[in-house]
Amino acid sequence: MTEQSGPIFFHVDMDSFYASVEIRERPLLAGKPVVVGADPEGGQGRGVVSTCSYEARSFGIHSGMPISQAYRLCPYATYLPVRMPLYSQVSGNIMALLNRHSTECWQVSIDEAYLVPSGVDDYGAALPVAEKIQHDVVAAEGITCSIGVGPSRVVAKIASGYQKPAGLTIVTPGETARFLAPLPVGKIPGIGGKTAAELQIAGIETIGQLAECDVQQLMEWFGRWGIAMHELSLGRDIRPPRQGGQKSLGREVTFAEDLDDREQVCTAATDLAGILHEHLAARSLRFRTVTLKVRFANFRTITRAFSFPRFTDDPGALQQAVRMLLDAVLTGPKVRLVGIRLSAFDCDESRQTTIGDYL
Ligand code: TTP
Ligand code: MG
Repeated sequence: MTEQSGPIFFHVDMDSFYASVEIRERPLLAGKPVVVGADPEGGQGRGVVSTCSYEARSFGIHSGMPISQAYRLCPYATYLPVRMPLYSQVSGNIMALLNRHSTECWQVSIDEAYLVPSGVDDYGAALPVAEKIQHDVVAAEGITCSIGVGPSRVVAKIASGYQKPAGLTIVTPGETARFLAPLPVGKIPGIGGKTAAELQIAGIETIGQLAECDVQQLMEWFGRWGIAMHELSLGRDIRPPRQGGQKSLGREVTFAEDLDDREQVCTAATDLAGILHEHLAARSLRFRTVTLKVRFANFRTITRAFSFPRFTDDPGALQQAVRMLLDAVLTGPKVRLVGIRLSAFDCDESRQTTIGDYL
């Protein structure tokens, strides 16, 4: 394993992050199904699962699932509320640790980062360094992480998810095509269920099939995203890494009871916008795009976005945009959940600190 061309990237991602931190705090829960998220209220709870331990995943529970469904799948799991300040603190410690191992390090969410490690000149040297990072994270923070190593960020990212938890997967340039080929297209970051379904109609299910697809054809189907997904299928990155982590910041609330009072929904949405605005203002960040999410009582969920013509940090303009978006969607049915997300930040990278998502 000595072949090398270009930098060697690591992608480090904590395993079941919030749940692992909770288990570290309560060692008796180790090896047990643990779910972090909304209160299940004996199966009547609303809201969703933030994450869960791998033992809970074996019951079919996963992030984003309604907490009531999780409860049906495993009523005996331990259900814990989200403790964001604790996870942010652990995240900060881990990112500092990763920085010490790196010549370059880009945090991309609360629990993951890309890095170009120091002292790794070839793929042979990657193994002991990756093992040392895994060891140091456990020693310092008592939780495990998975690491992927590869010639690009996309290959490293796919590799880190390949053998979770506590996995270590090294993919050399010469192995990249063979590694990627059999994997489903959904493993490519950015290809979600909808794109995967569209590709499937065209008979494209694996990354190998996508790589062999005519890029002209992909462009006709998906526009510029078609070219980008083809590049990614070949294991090539499509844009330089962005320092500063999250590209958006969002919060949502599930109401204790479905609401049919427009003003109450409006107040909840503008309160959320206010909280997000405070977070951005504290970091001197401006934004352009506001996205509203509304889930109705029948679970139909819609999102609507509004983009300002230029970057803004004006709280009044934000409140107005939220009300305008709400006016267009609140047409009668009761509302179960409302969420606001701000994105398209004006990031002066020298001043931007990392923003954890899912605040
Ligand atoms: P992930 O890294 O996607 O998930 P994870 O660390 O829990 O599990 P994995 O071992 O598969 O990496 O997300 C990091 C944290 O972000 C996660 O612990 C909780 C939070 N999160 C949410 O709150 N809601 C979500 O829908 C997702 C996907 C994550
Ligand atoms: Mg993770």
